[in-house]
Amino acid sequence: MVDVPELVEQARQGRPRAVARLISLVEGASPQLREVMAALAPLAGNAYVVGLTGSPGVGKSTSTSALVTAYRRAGKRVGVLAVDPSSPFSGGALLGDRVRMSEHASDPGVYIRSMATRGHLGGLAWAAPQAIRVLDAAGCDVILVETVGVGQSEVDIASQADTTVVLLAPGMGDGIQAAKAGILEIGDVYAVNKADRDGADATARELNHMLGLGEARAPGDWRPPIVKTVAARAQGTDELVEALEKHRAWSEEHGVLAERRRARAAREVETIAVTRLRERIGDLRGDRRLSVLAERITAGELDPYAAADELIAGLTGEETAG
Ligand SMILES: Nc1nc2c(ncn2[C@@H]2O[C@H](COP(=O)(O)OP(=O)(O)OP(=O)(O)O)[C@@H](O)[C@H]2O)c(=O)[nH]1
Ligand SMILES: [Mg+2]
Repeated sequence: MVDVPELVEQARQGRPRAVARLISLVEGASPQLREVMAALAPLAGNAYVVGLTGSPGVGKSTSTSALVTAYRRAGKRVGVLAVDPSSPFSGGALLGDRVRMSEHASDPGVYIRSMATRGHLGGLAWAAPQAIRVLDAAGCDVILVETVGVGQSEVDIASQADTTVVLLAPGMGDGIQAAKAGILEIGDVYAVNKADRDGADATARELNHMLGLGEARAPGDWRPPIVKTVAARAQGTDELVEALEKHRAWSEEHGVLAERRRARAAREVETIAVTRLRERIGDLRGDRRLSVLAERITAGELDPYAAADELIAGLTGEETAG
């Protein structure tokens, strides 16, 4: 058992080991998480969360590392969360990230953490907000969340972040891919990385064209900017930071930031509630209440929907009573 108040206090003071322990509790779906989250609740809500997504190899980790350098120069404390929704354990694909992030390894103003979410009910939706809350409570001003772009996770990350950066690179047929993956709806800022390669201008133009094809925007609506970067040489990073700051200011001003944070919290609650209900229903296999209902169905006294209602009412009644 972990001494939660002590651990939370140490994390609040910014002790890296305590932060790491807390995120491990999230990753391991520890039964003590409930206590951890209760202790963290009043401490969080200050960090600005930036999500980075895009196809494998597009330069997410390199860009993240360049952003860390830029934000550190501005005196911000930075948290980095690399989430791999497809891997059952940390390591593997994320190992390379550690190399790309190694220049920040000895900086006490930076926390870097990889997290695997496969195998968790609710996956990213459940674990990422909790890990973000840990980093937030530990005093990070900015939290960069890198997610490998595999289908649903790209859309998931958008719902976790205050600002979502979608990365593309020339010559990867990314334009078409982007349209297919629904990526054109989730980017608040687009980065065409690897701009040192041929075709970056064409990719940016194509993207600009596709973004312009959407429904007409009202005046004051956000028009996602496209920034060209060479992350490997930290070129365009200042422009990227500027675009992020602009989006942040715009979403604060238009109430979008608050709305997104509420939506994020709502999703988190929903995932926890559904997970708990599913656990309870799982527990019911072989339970007498279920067999009684089943008997009434087979006897023609009850339909399965009414039975399910009865079951849920019983479970939730029990939940609030106990
Ligand atoms: N030429 C060029 N190469 C780059 C640039 N940025 C990153 N790379 C290289 O592209 C490769 C992939 O970069 P990563 O940052 O690991 O890409 P990623 O999107 O994080 O990759 P995954 O996490 O595996 O999906 C590395 O070899 C980088 O050095 C760039 O601006 N120009
Ligand atoms: Mg990466």
